[in-house]
Amino acid sequence: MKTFEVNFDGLVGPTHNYAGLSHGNVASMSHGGRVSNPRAAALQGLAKMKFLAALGLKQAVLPPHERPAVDVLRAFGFTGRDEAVLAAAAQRAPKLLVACSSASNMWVANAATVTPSRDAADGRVHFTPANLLSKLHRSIEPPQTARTLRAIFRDEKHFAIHEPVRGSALMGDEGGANHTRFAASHGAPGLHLFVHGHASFPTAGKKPSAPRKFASRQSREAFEAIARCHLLDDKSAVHVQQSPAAIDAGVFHNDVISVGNENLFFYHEQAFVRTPAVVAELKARYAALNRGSELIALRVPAKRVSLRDAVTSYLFNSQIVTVAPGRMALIAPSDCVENRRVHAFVRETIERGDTPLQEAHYFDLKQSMSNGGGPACLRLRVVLNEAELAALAPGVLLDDAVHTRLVAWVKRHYRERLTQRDLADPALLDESRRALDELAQLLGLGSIYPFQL
Ligand code: SUG
Repeated sequence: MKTFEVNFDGLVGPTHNYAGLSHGNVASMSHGGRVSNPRAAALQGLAKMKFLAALGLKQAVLPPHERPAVDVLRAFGFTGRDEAVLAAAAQRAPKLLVACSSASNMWVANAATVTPSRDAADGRVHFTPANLLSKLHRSIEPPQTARTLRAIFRDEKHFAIHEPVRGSALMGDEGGANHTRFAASHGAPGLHLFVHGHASFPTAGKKPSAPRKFASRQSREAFEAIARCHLLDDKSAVHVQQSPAAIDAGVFHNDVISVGNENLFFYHEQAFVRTPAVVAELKARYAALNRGSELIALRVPAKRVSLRDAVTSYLFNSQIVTVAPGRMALIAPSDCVENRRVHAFVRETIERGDTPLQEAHYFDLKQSMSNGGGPACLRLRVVLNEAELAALAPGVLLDDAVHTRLVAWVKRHYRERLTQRDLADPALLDESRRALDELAQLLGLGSIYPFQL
């Protein structure tokens, strides 16, 4: 049976705006208060999806969440009709309204951790929606993520959807953005790299190495719990710590500093605590699981690309996809072309031709990038075999016709200009709901939103 990697991209929601909500994410911090263009943001994302589908890859869509999240504002004590809830929140708790209006759910690399059936003892694909406990505006995402995943992956014979990891921010989990699976091919046994920033239970008497400037978002224990729930064999999971210095430089998720695909690991030499030992362990564990195949480690030295270059260009937030056996493409943000050092490194790597990375394509994702979301943030990777692919809700798969319909849908419903002041506008809530209602039908998902239930 054939196996595919399906990239589920988050569709940018109608309230996409710049609110400076993510301390530790330098793009979000520096663009707070700017005017956004939700229509351009959604179209930029759709152009990337169309390109990947045209490469012959399986591409799918995850719909945005309802924002402003009126149900969450009600839970915070605002009452009355929806317009009254918005007006009272705008007046009495404006920051809460802004947090409840973020379109941050577009970065679906943080929606869940997903592991394929090939690696689970029960032969099912496992999903754990990320709890996203480190940021208020993101912590409200899991209930809708779970509803959406249940609508798409309905068949319990093939799919298991778990509860998010419980606990406080000490048990924070940010999903696929900190998880990479290596395998000789997507259908071969996988080695799972889980990257955390902190331990929930530091060893007594031992001072943990921790960032000083920004907080870590991912706990080791959360990932250990996920690996257990997903029925992964201990031999196929490696847990490693992100470098605190990298977190302090703005690497708030591991996908800002390393990325893997099949047997290729593309990483910055300052990504982890003791990076050489991490790479040696990955190579050894990979070789034990995938006999006859070698993990190719493509190291990026700091003297070629500094941590700062990595964070501003988002080089490692590229997607790496397999376009033919042994041939991979880098799907990178256009910001990588604007940085001379980064662009030269990619060009030389491809010209050298000694790794599977043989082509690079650059995309203008500036609207999302200005909030710290590059190509890889916008997609959730789901490895499915043919039977599993046949079992998912088919309307979410993107082809030319679906792409054309989605572009027309965006143009019908999205504004070209949004500021924080607009978030209290009841017309924006109406427009968003109308758009989402139509989208849920367009994707064949039925009723998935609180306002539809
Ligand atoms: O969680 N930005 C997101 C970006 C997530 C990127 N995802 C990955 N690296 N996988 C975050 O920090 C900014 C929202 C604002 O400031 O308006 C924001 O939530």
